[in-house]
Amino acid sequence: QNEQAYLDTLQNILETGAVKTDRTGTGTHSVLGRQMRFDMAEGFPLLTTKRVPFKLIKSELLWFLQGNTNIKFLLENNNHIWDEWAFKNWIESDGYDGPDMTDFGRRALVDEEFAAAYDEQHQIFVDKMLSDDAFAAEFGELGDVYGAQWRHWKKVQGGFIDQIQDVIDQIKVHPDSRRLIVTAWNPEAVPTQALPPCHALFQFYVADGKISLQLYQRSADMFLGVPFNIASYSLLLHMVAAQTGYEAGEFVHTLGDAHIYNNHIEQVQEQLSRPMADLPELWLNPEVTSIFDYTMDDIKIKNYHPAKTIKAPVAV
Ligand code: DHF
Ligand code: TMP
Repeated sequence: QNEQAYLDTLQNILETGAVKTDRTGTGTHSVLGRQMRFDMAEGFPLLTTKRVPFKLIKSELLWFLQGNTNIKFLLENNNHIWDEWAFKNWIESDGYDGPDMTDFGRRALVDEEFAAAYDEQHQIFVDKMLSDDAFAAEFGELGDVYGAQWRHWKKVQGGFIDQIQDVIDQIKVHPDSRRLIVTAWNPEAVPTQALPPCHALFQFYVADGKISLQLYQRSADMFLGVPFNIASYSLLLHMVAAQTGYEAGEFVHTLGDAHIYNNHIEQVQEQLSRPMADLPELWLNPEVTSIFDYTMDDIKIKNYHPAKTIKAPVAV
């Protein structure tokens, strides 16, 4: 089954990865250039060797597709995967007068007292985000992230490009095109981005009545980010397939710097020791007639029977 491609890549990185330092100071085992293929005919690739929270993947993808770059929508959906990056905006601003939170990601891991203080400030942040619109507009905004690049890419001469609408139109008119590309990587924006896009560029491909998608991911946190990325792009592929009238073919996941963080090694070993279960199925509401109209209830996973959650800290 498809999940094996992911497990094999994990195993290979543990065995052959170079010991490599990184921006976050955590340290990794890392390799360059790997590829995993997921055939949608075999089931929806939501990993079964640990529970992957599909609700979070759904709300994140809907958020991208809305062109939304403010985490308020995520918080309203109980999704906290982008909190740290908005929180950073707040604590580095003049508007923040709580205890020093510099380098909170690392300190929270090693200092229990600090971790408690961080949890408290994080909760204050979330409460303010949800109750104070002006606060949310100022500090919930992540700027040039996926939603912005996908839906309103800024043109040099003014105006915007909606890459998602354009690529869907192109698939309908020129399914044999080799230019069916959406890019999030914008060299002009990179110097000011807190987190330059990890999933940098993707391409659609139509043949034999099926549509496939390949993603180039420049940097891949194999344990935490990648299971989300696999499910997210597979979901996007199914949505685009539904909206263009093709069957969903393969998701091809191409990785640049593929790494396992040093504080994820035990978790990876635990996961590798587990047997796989059958992959679940995806249901999309067939009544939805635009890629931009899907809501949380229009997307469902069926027959998902994963092994239990494995927790791991995210490197900020
Ligand atoms: N930074 C790093 N170092 N790795 C990432 O994977 C990453 N991903 C980002 C932003 N920055 C990142 C966006 N995506 C989680 C998953 C994906 C994600 C961010 C965080 C995560 O923590 N997943 C947990 C569960 C989270 C929860 O239940 O709230 C997991 O166990 O999968
Ligand atoms: P970097 O910008 O220094 O490469 O750090 C980004 C980290 O986040 C890196 O570990 C990769 C990880 N990441 C994913 O794996 N998938 C994602 O979707 C995102 C946003 C980040």
